[in-house]
Amino acid sequence: MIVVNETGYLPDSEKIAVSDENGEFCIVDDNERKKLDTPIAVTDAGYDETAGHRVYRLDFSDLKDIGIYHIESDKGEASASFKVEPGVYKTLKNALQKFFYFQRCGMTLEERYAGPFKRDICHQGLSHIVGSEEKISIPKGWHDAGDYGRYVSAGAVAVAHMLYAYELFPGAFDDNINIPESGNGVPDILNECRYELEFLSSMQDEDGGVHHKVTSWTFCGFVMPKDDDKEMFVFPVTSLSTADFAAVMCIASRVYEPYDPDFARSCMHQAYLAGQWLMEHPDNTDFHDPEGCNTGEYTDPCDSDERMWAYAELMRTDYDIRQDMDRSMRTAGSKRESRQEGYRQEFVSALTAYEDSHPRYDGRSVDDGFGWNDVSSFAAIAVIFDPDKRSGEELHDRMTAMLISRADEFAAMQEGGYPISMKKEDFIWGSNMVMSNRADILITAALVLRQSMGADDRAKAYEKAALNQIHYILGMNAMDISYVTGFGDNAFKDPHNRVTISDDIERPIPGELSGGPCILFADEKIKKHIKPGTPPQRCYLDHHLSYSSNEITIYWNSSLLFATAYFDRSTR
Ligand code: G3I
Ligand code: 9MR
Ligand code: ZN
Repeated sequence: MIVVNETGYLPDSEKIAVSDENGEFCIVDDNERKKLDTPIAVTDAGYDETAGHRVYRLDFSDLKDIGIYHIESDKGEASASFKVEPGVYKTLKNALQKFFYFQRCGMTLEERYAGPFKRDICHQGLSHIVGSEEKISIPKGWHDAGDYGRYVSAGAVAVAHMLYAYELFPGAFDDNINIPESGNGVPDILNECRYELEFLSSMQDEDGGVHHKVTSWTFCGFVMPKDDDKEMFVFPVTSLSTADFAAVMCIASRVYEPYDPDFARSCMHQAYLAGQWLMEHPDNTDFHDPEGCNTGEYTDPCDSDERMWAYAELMRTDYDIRQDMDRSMRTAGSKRESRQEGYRQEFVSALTAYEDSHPRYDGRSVDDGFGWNDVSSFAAIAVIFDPDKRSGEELHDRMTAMLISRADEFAAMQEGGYPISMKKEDFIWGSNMVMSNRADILITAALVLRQSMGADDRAKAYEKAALNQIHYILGMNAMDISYVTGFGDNAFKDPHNRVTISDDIERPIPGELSGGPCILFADEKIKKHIKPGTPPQRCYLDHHLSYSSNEITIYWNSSLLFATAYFDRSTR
């Protein structure tokens, strides 16, 4: 078996493939149908316990000419094909982004944008607030995943991946990916995120608290969105949702300001109200599904990272100098000498609580802080990239150290076996997001090193490690599978997505990232077909019933979109 990134490689980057046996290898040019004499350096990287086989790394970085190739061995093995070209990740990047359009709730997907995946409008009824008689309208937003629920933390995290990517490397985003808003003078990434932000905005109460989710009481069957007629419920307010909401609304108020100042202002106002609610409710109001309800829980016993992120963003964004803001905000602000200082103090206490409950090097896997469960690296981004350093030097240095030490740990993990920053225990539900989040952290750390520390060699090493994570996802793994639909000779085909299961179209929607191998054995299908003790990389089934290894979801796609956009060199 020879496994490669089936989408391909950038001409100027390191190129690496993996074989499970030693031998002589050569590159074959697919167009010319001829063997090349480009050298391939083979290294025995030892036994990889995540894969269950010995790993030979094949370095073919000397291959720089644009083309389509594959690798062959003297034992008769052949890899999937791959491209080498500067824009090799462009189509992938746009498909990962277009995925969000296909997840839109409450909109007819027209043929001119959706092609064969056109579908009727869905979920238009009112939603019943749990514990009251009231029914309200919760419009728009993206379906979370293979189910049709809409969850605040999940949505906020997906939007954060996308808007931070936009803030950090805006040149990577195209303004015409064929969504209904394309061509309106606003980058499509902002058009797409706005569809979710408007949903999020409707989840906030007048007092600033934000409801956890809107879903049916139990998951619907395998039907198209329009045929899901279960009653929808708005579940209680939680500190987790309110904090994630506050943070993401701050980012939104910055990035939309040049395009739509009124919208930016209303985002800031809602963020402010959420921040006030958080200060008045210092305890974690963790969420658990009520009796009989089985939709996604997104439960989280620790809310200090969420609060840290919220206060970091508020500290950075809620300037008192926004004089034209709503009057109520200024009045409330005068209660403290400076609202900024209030946020700073709250930030410090959340950071301290987070550090106390997350001792490092205690044998657990390292948190990446870039997912729904832990958002501490988002907090780091908010502080580190604040041009005005409103946190002050000391906190700025502390957050920089947190991010860089995470990146160092991830880079160090790539030493033996597959060059991936993953330990055995990291292959949990959504392992491809763990994989991809770590690429995002490495990228962010590379940006910090380059921009403020001038450490170019270290930045390059982090970028190389981040690319290795992407190579794994796109095919360089023990399954010899590409985990993005439509990308690669061996792309997975049978996601747990209610739309795909019920739409009568043979192929899945392209550009969906699978959750990937999962050692938790959390669905009946995987329990039946995979033996306990199977190496983590192989605990995967390309079957729609294996939702713990083969579902798709917004914050997995957005995580990979972040990394892919960074490495797309076609537009810069
Ligand atoms: O945080 C612990 C970690 O400390 C521990 O080492 C590890 C091993 O058990 O578990 C970690 O917790 C896991 C948690 O995800 C955080 O990553 C849980 O075991 C695991 O069961 C949980 O899985 C989540 C799953 O829902 C079940 O709750 C996934 O992350 C989450 O992505 C997934 O989300 C679902 C929604 O509920 C419904 N919509 C679809 C969506 C995607 O499948
Ligand atoms: O489709 C559901 C998926 O989105 C969730 O991630 C998963 C875990 O909560 O549950 C799936 O729904 C299954 C339910 O939990 C049990 N009955 C079968 C449902 C469809 O496979
Ligand atoms: Zn819907």
